[in-house]
Parts: sequence; C-alpha cells; structure tokens
Amino acid sequence: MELAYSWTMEIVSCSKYLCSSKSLPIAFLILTCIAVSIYSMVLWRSANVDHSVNTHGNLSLLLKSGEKRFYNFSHTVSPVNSSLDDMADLVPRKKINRNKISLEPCPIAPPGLVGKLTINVQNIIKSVTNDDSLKRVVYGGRYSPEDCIPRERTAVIIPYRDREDHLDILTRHLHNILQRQQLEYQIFAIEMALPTQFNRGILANIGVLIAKETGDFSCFIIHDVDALMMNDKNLYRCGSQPRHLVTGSTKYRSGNNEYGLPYDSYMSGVIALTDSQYTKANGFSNVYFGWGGEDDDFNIRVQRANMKFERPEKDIGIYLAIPHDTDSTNQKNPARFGILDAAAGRQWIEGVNSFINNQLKIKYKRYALEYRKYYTWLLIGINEAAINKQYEKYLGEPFAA
Ligand code: UDH
Ligand code: MN
Repeated sequence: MELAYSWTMEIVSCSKYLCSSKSLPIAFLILTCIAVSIYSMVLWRSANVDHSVNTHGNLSLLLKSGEKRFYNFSHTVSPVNSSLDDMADLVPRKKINRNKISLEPCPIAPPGLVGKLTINVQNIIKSVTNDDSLKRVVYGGRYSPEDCIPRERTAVIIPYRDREDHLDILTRHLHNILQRQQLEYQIFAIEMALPTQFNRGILANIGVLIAKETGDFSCFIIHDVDALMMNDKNLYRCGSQPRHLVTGSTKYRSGNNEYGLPYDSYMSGVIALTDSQYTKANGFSNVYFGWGGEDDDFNIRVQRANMKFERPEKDIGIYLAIPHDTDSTNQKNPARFGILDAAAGRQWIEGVNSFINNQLKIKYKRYALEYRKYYTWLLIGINEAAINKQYEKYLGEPFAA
C-alpha cells in the first residue's frame, strides 16, 4: 500500500511539473502510455491464457474458465526457429487425480465390451446429444476411469490436415470405445500448417514428444484420422513388442473377405508403441513429404532395432476406412522408393531424436496448443526446403519405379 501511495505521489508531482512547464502534450503522452500499460497488464493477468492460432487465421485465447476469445488477424505460416525447449514451460504437466488407495486395478478383460460393432457414421455425428461417454470427457479430450486404476495410460496421436469432418467422427467414436476399454487416455490431433506438403512422420514424432510433456503416458498410438475401429475388443494398449492394430480394413477387400491389407508388411493406419519402443526405433523418419514411404520406413526401423510388429487376432483388428479423395497437399511422393532404399543409413541420423539433441536438429514452430472439447489440438509449422537440405546426403538415389 505504502509503495503504491508513494508511486501515486511521484506520478502526481511529476504531472504537476510537466503541466507547469507547459509541456502539456508530453504529459498527455506519458499518461496515455501508463494507462495503456496498466490496461494490458490487467488483461494479461485476467486471461491466464493459452494462445492459439486456428487454421482460419484467428488468434484464440482459451481462458482457464473454459471461455474462448477470438481475435481476427492475418496469419502467415512462415517456418520460424522453435523447439520443444521453448514450450516446456507452456504445457502443463497434469495428471488426473484419483484416490489410489481405495481402488483396485481395472480388470484385464474390461467387462463392458461388446465385440464387433456396426458403425453408422451418421449416428456418430448425431451422438453429441445422447452419448454419455462424451459428457465424461475432460477438456482436451481426456478421460480416466473413476472406479478402478487403469492398466494403460494411452496417448492417441492423430496426424492430420484438412480432415475436420473425419476428426470429428473419429474422436467421438474413440471416446465411446476407449471408455468401455477402461483406459486413461488423451487424444491429440496434430495438424501441419500450410504451405508445406503433409509429413506424417514429423507429426508423429512431435506428437509423441509433446504428449510426453503433457502427461504421464504408458502407450502411444499413432492413428490415421479416417480409421474407425470395428471391434471394441481391439484394446488400445501396448505390448512387449510394437503393435499394428489393423488386421483388415474395408479399404482393402481381398476376394470374399471384406477386410484385407494391401500387403503383408503393411504396418500403417494404427500402431501402438511404448515410449521405449518408439525411442529404440528412433521414431519415424522426417524426410517423407507427401504421400507414402514413412510407414514402410518405420517398419524397417522397428526390425533393425530388433523388434517386430505384432497384430491382434484377425477378426479383432478390423477397421472401417472412411472414404476420401486424394489430398491436394499430399500428392504421392515420386522420390519415396529411393528415400526408402536409404532408410537403414538414416535411422540413427534422423528420427524422433532430430527434435531433441541431434546435431542436425530440426527446427519447427508450434503455432498452437489448444484444449478443445474432445481433443488437444496442435498446429505445427515446419520448413520443408530446410529439412531436405539438412538431410540431402541421406535421401538416397533417385529411383526408377
Ligand atoms: N492425412 C491428413 N490429411 C492429408 C494427408 C494425410 O489428415 O492431407 C493423414 C490422415 O490421418 C490420414 C493419414 O494421414 O488418415 C494417411 O493419409 P491418407 O488417408 O491419404 O492415406 P491412405 O488412405 O492410406 O492412402 C495410407 C495407406 C498407405 C499404404 C501404404 C504406403 N506405404
Ligand atoms: Mn486414408
């Protein structure tokens, strides 16, 4: 109080001096500056915000109260130097509290599962009003069972761009099923900002690292935005080996079988790895821009790290693939075969370590982290040309496919 009083007196006497010396315009200017500063401080303190930029170029401030403020501004996505180090303080490390003493571990086989599901996408879209599972979701797309200690704390990481409709369907579908599976989980949707081509590997790597900063997860699931689980016994848990959770998809019918895979070594769509398995393989390669290659490269990495993908039983890992057109910013990468040929030589040079302590560290910009109702949303900017230059020597020979 005393300090405030003496400050006020200082300001008053200073103003008197300025007035008396006929410097009225200067006095006015100084007082305006003080007023603006105080007003900004008050705004800043009351907001207690998470600053975010959405794809429409709006700056949104997510207040602690859950209220959101939007500000329009013109948003240019230029790759800027940034790294995880910059954001360590920005991401709250939160655990969901539970009274561990009085609770038993959840059963190995969750009792509420129904097995094969008949999926009607229209019903999922409408589910917002009548699905209790959505009411139980904590802001940011998080959940933890209340009546038992979960056997897995799963981070679902969805690399995506321009598939909001799929994301909406998938996240609702997942909340419904993952709660029946009695998991503690959080869904992360990680988007790549324009103008670069899509790069699924980079988003998976950054997604895993940010998830690790955000919570205490025992399992990481990299999930295509258009893959809907069709059997709730396909548990989103990790195993002693990396797991490919897809045994068949409606996208790849084979003969009479409704659910097939495009080839035996296909390990795409949905995979589950522990932190140590992901780190042991050094995560995904970062150099596949556009469609294709990164998934086959990751399979090579897993094998070279002396691990092997496992799948659930045939009728358990079935998925409905939401049909879609080719994405204009994710054209087939014609160089992917050559880059894949050089996969082994690159494994320890670049991967998830490229964002931590690598000499050839990849810089990226985290444009947004927003706790949305059904998922945590991240928007990432990277510089495609810089990454290609950085790893020029490791991209293999052009390959005549
Ligand atoms: N994705 C987007 N937006 C894009 C591009 C890709 O969200 O513009 C994400 C999304 O999560 C999608 C995933 O990347 O589910 C895979 O891209 P896709 O759906 O275009 O790929 P596709 O349906 O399935 O062709 C990939 C199968 C790979 C076959 C084997 C190649 N080695
Ligand atoms: Mn697809």
